[in-house]
Parts: sequence; C-alpha cells; structure tokens
Amino acid sequence: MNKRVAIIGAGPSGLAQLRAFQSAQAKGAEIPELVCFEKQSDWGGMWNYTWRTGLDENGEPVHGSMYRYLWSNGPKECLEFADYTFDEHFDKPIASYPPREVLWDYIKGRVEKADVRKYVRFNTPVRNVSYDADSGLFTVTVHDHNTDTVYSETFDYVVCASGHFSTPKVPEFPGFKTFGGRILHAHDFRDALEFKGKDILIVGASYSAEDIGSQCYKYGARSITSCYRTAPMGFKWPDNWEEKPNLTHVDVEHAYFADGSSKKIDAIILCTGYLHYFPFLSDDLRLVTDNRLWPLNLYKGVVWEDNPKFFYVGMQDQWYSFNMFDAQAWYVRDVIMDLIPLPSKEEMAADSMAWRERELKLETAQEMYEYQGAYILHLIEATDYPTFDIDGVNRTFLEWKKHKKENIMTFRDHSYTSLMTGTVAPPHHTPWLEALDDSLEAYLGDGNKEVKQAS
Ligand code: FAD
Ligand code: NA7
Repeated sequence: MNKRVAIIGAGPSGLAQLRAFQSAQAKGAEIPELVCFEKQSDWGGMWNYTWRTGLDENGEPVHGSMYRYLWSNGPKECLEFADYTFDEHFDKPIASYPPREVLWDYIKGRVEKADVRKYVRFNTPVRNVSYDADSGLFTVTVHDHNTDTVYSETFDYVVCASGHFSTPKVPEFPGFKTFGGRILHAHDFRDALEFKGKDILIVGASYSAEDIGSQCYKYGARSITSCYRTAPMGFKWPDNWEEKPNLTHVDVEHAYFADGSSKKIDAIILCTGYLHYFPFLSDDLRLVTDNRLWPLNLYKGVVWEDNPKFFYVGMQDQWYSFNMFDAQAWYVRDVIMDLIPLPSKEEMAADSMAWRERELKLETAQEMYEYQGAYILHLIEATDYPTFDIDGVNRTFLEWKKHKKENIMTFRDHSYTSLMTGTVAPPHHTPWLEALDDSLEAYLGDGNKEVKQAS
C-alpha cells in the first residue's frame, strides 16, 4: 500500500487519527504513509497552553484559546480513551476534574506510547489544499517555519483536524470604540488575576461565559455581570455575580442592558463563541457550519460528501470529546483502508439528513448528549475501537448537570466512576475554589503545596 494521507493538525483529533492507523499497524495491517502537519511547535492542540495572544512567534494567528487555571469543565470519566485509561497513564486513581496540564499529559501519554511523533511536521501550517480530479490527488501546500520554506506535496487522502474553537466570533456593540476599559474575546483571555479587584462584564451564556466568569470570581474579581442573548445560564451565582439580558450599548465606563438597567464596569470579555474557519481550503472542500451537533455534508459526521477522499474529524459541538474523536478517526481509517465501503453521494446525503432531522428535534441537554452518544456507538460498531458503556457515560453527564445546578462553584469537587475500568475517582485534596495552583505537580501531589501557598 503506497497511499499517502495528510492529517491537518496534531490536537486530540489529529492525534486520534495517528493512533488509529498505528493501532491497525500494531495488529499487522499495512498502513498508508502518514504526514501530519502541525502549525504549533508541540502537539496537543488546545491543551498545549500558550501565553501568547494575537500572532505567534512565526506571525501565525495564535491557535490556543485555553487560559491559566483551566480545569476540565466535565468529568474526565466522560472523555476517557477506551484504549488508554487514566489508570494506565497515571498508575493511580486521580480526581475527576483535572486541570489542563494534567489532561495534556494524558493526551501525550497515549501517543508517546504509540510512537507516532515521527509522523508530525511541527511549525508547519497548511496554507492551501486543492484537489485535481484528473490525477485524483490533493496538493497540500505548507509553510515550514523551521526552514522558512513553502513547499507542496501530493496526497491520496486528506483529514482536516484543525479544530474549531480558535477563530473568535467577535460582535461589536454600540459604544465599543470609545469604551474606557479593556475589551477582549475569550480567545485572548489568559490570566484571571488580571481582573482581580475589577468589575467585569461577560457577554454570552455558554461554556466560556460560565467558566471565565467563575475563574474571575475565584481569583478575586470585585463583581461579575454576565448577559445573555437567548437564555440565562441560570445557575445559583455568588452574591457578586448578576445575570442580565443582552447588552444594548456601552459608554466610557457603563454597560446598558435590554431591561433598561446599567452597571459600571472596568472590562468586557466577549464569550461569544468561535467560527469554523478554514482559510487554507478551496471552496469545494470547505465545511461551512455553525457550532452544532450535526453539520451537514459530512457522511457519518466525517466523510466530505462532495469528495469522499477528504475527511473532517472533531467538527461537531462537543458534549463528548476525546473518545468521540477516536470513534471518528477509527471510522475514517477504515474508509481509507477500504474496510468500510461508502454508498453513493445521494445515499450519504440522505443518511446525513436523517441525523440532522433527529438533531433538530433535540430540546434538552440530556437529549443532546444521548444523541451524541448514540452517534459514537454507531461509529464504534463499524470498527475495532474498543466499545464502552455509553449509557454509563450519559448517566455521568446527568450527574454532572445535577451537580452544576446544585452549586456551580463546587461541582468540580465531585467524583465519578470510570466506565472503562470501574475505578472510583478519589476526591481531590483541595476544593476547587481553594485550589489556586493548577500545576500537574500540585494536582497529583498530596495537597501540602496548596496548604503552603494558602498560608
Ligand atoms: P484542537 O485542540 O483545536 O487542535 C487543532 C490543531 O490543529 C492545533 O494543534 C492547531 O495548531 C492545528 N492547526 C490548526 N490550523 C492548522 C493549519 N492550518 N495547519 C496546521 N495545523 C493547524 N474539551 C473537553 O473535553 N473538556 C474541556 O474541559 C474542554 N475545555 C475547553 C476549553 C476551551 C477554552 C476550549 C477552547 C475548548 C475546550 N474543550 C474542552 C474542547 C477542545 O476543543 C477539545 O477538547 C479538543 O482540544 C479538540 O481537539 P481538536 O484536535 O479537534 O482541535
Ligand atoms: P458557544 O458554546 O458556541 O457559545 C457562544 C455563546 O455566545 C452563546 O451563549 C451565544 O448566545 C453567545 N453569543 C454569540 N454571539 C452573540 C452576540 N452577538 N451577542 C450576545 N451573545 C452572543 O461558545 P463557548 O466559547 O462558550 O464554548 C466553546 C467551547 O469552548 C466549548 O466546547 C467549551 O468546552 C469551551 P446564543 O445562546 O447563541 O444566543
């Protein structure tokens, strides 16, 4: 087999793709030649933290949207790899909401064990991908910043795993041009200590709004005002956190809301989501979608229906994450290796429409993660990815939602049971609100470091 496969991005999705092929090889299969292009200098995608904002050291738009002190926003038991458990990686049970560095370590552990780093070309953003129908090949053009050269290579297949929480969606509200404080998007938020003692306004009502607001509360913001366009987050907020309807405008130091109220504020953080943005893809290959559970034109959520030698991994909105990327990557691998035949374009589109119609009927959060769970199971049934107790993960999501509703500032103190190993997570040594040091060392330690910091 001398097929060539290009993988764009070495985040959790691209790494799942590398691991999928390596796992087939380990079972004796002949695998295609793999080249993974990664624009950053290390792997792990979002989980590879950067302090930078704006442009990176090579002049590329900074990919990272993660910030200091970020802890998993869902139980780790919901994202555990079925082929590489937390127990295997850490050699002891760990608590359920690890900070970013701990999850990055876990992601890296699997691909280091699989020895797939050799396939990744770092500091190499993809500039352009085009398809030539006559040759049946893709031309991938990249900029190698290690040598400052631009070159092109041809491939039989391309897997786009470049993520979709990186290019900020940035609305403008009247008065922004003359507001006296800082205005930033969540993509550029890095350190909550910047807002200690400040009155901050959060625009948006989803994960970033909830978590960045909570970070600011934890690290000493004077007050948090969050505002929503469609529906409030509705948690029981601390006394210095108010939720308001949408922002109408600002003046030099006040924000004004749709209910006629106003608030003096020092800074505005726009937690208004991200764009699916693929500036390196020609129109015939480019996914256009909003952030949702079933983007169209993707058979089984991964195969580009207009050209089924082109694939996307990880483009859905995410309840499930790492193990969903795995299920997708194993499926893509088996299509590429001719183990899964594809139906006609019309049949693929009809199949996608059926998933979309189901998606449109979803109303509650529970229906949404159950739908995504059913999708994952559907993919896993087609490949040799180890199956796991999806109903059990759904039940964990339900508990997680209940804990958040009970107390948004303590939900991370709860523990859950692994659906892969049956291991019950121990409680973390320090409640999340008091755990100011989010390093791997402090998290995996016995809590003495936290005590020393606090005293
Ligand atoms: P990414 O992690 O974004 O990786 C994409 C990779 O592609 C990057 O390494 C990037 O450099 C590379 N790339 C992009 N463009 C190019 C190019 N042109 N050429 C070459 N390489 C390119 N998920 C959870 O499960 N739990 C959480 O707690 C959680 N918290 C989150 C918090 C924040 C602030 C954000 C933004 C996301 C969070 N997520 C969380 C979701 C997160 O996106 C996924 O966990 C995961 O990182 C997605 O993996 P990915 O590989 O699809 O994308
Ligand atoms: P999401 O989940 O896409 O949410 C975006 C939020 O921003 C959502 O509440 C939107 O309101 C709101 N929004 C978007 N545009 C506007 C305007 N113009 N005005 C007011 N509000 C607006 O993005 P997140 O960043 O929260 O989460 C993305 C990932 O990052 C997630 O997977 C986490 O793990 C971390 P709407 O409800 O549409 O009215």
